[in-house]
Amino acid sequence: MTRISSKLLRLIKENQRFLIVTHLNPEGDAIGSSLGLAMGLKKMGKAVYLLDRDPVPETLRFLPASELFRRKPPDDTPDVLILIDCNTIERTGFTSLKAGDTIIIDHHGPEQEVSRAVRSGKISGALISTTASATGELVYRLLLTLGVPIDKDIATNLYASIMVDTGGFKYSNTTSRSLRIASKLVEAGAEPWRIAREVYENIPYRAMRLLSLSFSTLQKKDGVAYITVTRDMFKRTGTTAQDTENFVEYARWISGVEVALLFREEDGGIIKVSLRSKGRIDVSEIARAFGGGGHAPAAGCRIKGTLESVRKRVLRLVSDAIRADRSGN
Ligand SMILES: [Mn+2]
Repeated sequence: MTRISSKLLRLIKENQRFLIVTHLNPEGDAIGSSLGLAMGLKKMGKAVYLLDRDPVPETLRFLPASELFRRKPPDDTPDVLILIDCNTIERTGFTSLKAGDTIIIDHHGPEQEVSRAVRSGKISGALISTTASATGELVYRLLLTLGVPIDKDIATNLYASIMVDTGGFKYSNTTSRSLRIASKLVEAGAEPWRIAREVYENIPYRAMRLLSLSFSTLQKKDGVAYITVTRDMFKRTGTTAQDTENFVEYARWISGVEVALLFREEDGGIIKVSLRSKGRIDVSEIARAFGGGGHAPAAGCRIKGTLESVRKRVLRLVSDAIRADRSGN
C-alpha cells in the first residue's frame, strides 16, 4: 500500500482553491471519487471547482452534489489541479489546464511513470496505487489522513465508486480492503441496496432494445465471447454510446468464457473495444497493445479500422493470452 506523502498532504492543507478534473466518459469511480474528494475538501473550507468534459451519466445523477460538475474550465487559475481516476491530461480531454501545482490521485498504471513525473517536478505530488480497487479507496484513505469526517453524502459517493469499479464486489480486484472500506462507508451512512438499484436497475428501455439487437451478434469461440454494436443499431433505437454501459458484462457471464469483448462502432472509422476478464487473463495488457488501458479485469481501447479487421486483430491477441494461460505460462 502506497503511503501518502507529507508533501501531498501539505499541498492540500496549505492551498485554498482546487480544480478537480477526471477522465472522458466518466463512470462511477471517476464521478464518485471526484465528488467524495470535492465534498471532503469543502468540509476543510476549500474552494473547489469540479470539471469533466463529458456530462455525468444519467444513472449517476443521484449521487450527492453531482450537479456541481462543470464542463468548461474555470476562468481563474486555481492553486492546485487534481487529476483523479486518470494520470495524464490527455485522458481529461483538455489540452492544458493551468494551476500552481498538479496532483494525481489514481489507480491506473504505470505507477513508475507517475513517480518519475513527481521526481522530475512535472507533477507536485501523487497518490497512485494500482492495487486499489477504485480511486474511491484512495480518496477514503486521503480524507481519513486529513482528518475529514466522512458523512453520509461522502460515503455514498465513495461507496458507489468502489461498487462500480469492482463490478458490484465481484471482480478479481475485490479485496478484503475494498470490502473493509465499503463496510466503513456503510457505517457512515451509504445504503448498498439503494446505490445498487440506482446504478444497476435503472436501465432505460431504449438501452434494453439496443442490447437485444446487439446480442443477436453474439459469438463464442473457445474462451472468448463477443458482441458488436453498430451505428445502425444506435440509429434504430435512438440510443448513444452511453446506453451500452455494462453490455459486455452479459457476455462475460457465459459459462466457459474467460474474456468478453464489446466492439462498438464510433464515428470516423474508429472501433471502441471494451474488454472484460473473468479473472485469469489481464485484459489491460491487451488493451495497452492497442494504445488503450485499464485494469486487469476491465480495460478498453480505440482502434482505427473496419469492424471486421479490428475484431480479427483483437481476437488474435485474446486467443494468444488464453492459450498462454492454459498452457501455464
Ligand atoms: Mn477507476
